[in-house]
Amino acid sequence: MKVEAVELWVLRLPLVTPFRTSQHSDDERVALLVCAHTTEGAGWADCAVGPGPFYEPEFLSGARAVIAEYLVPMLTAAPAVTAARVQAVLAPIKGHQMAKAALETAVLDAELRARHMSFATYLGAVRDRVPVGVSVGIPGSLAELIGQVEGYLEQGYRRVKLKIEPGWDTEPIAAVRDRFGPGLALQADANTAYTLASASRLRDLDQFGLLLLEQPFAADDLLGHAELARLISTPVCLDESITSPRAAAAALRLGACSVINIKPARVGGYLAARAVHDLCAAHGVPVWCGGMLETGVGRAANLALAALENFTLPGDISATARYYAQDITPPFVLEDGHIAVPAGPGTGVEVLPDVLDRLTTHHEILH
Ligand code: NPQ
Ligand code: MG
Repeated sequence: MKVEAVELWVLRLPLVTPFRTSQHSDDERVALLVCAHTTEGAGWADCAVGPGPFYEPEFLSGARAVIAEYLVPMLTAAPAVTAARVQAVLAPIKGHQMAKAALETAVLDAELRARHMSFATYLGAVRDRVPVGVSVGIPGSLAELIGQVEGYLEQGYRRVKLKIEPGWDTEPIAAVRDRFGPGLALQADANTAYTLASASRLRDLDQFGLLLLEQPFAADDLLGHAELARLISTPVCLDESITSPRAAAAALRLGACSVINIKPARVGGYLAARAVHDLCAAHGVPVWCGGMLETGVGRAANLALAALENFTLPGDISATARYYAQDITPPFVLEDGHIAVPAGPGTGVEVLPDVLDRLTTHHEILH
């Protein structure tokens, strides 16, 4: 097939509660939605960039620029495009994996809709529903945190992830463990806020029986993570460091982690995400699916990925209501701590045109 045009929207979705991490606080998601118009129909993707470069070097206006000035002209000039060929077509452009991932995903969605096949079937899903967790931002107080965790557990979430930073780590983890008991599946995410100098402080966390400690150090500090992994008994999980299948291979070889959080956008799309999954499976390393405050379009594709065999830990794929009162697709709901994997063609979800219209702040068509 050929890509004839790419349509792009910027939209603002208010969050139900502000989401604060060690790096940044957001009270809305500014989403970049793309639609690839091909000779075999249209396909959609949610570009997982944030509004600014606070978690990742890529961000919304940078992604828009590289998509408009470089990636779309290369894609529309290519004589025959399939999702499996998109990375090769775009290879002359360095980096910008999230922008490339959005285009690959939109092409894949178009391709699969034309073939009446779901993302889940194409990727190799072995489950039709997946257990999910919730990521809890840094709140104003311990009491507020306990209240939030209690609410999420009542809703049925299967595991809880606390965002931590220096000064907000041992205390909140101890308080949640104390209040909800040893049976709670609990983990912590530092979003790069520490250095190896804090190793003894991080070793204090061993007493709380965490499932894992996610990304304590800088994204490029594989050696620091490898050193920490030797010093603490809590499993070290990498997120920001896993930028490609090759980076995942290096992390495993160095012993920098024993669990991986796969963010499909950051590794360059769902095909690369599957490659990271397969690599980890071959090494006996469990993976789980990360979250980037996706709209329903991104959430649907993540659910399909999380249905693969080696996604053995609940992901950050919460119900729509965890983030949004109004999404651009019909909402995903929690059923007994699980979310159903969409079974329809492509991502299996349809964008609601009136909501898209109402939330859009910018719209363009690229050739
Ligand atoms: C993480 N996500 O695991 C990320 C961090 C994160 C659910 O904890 C806009 C785009 C806002 C990406 C906020 C979760 C974001 C974002 C947080 C990523 O580290
Ligand atoms: Mg993380």
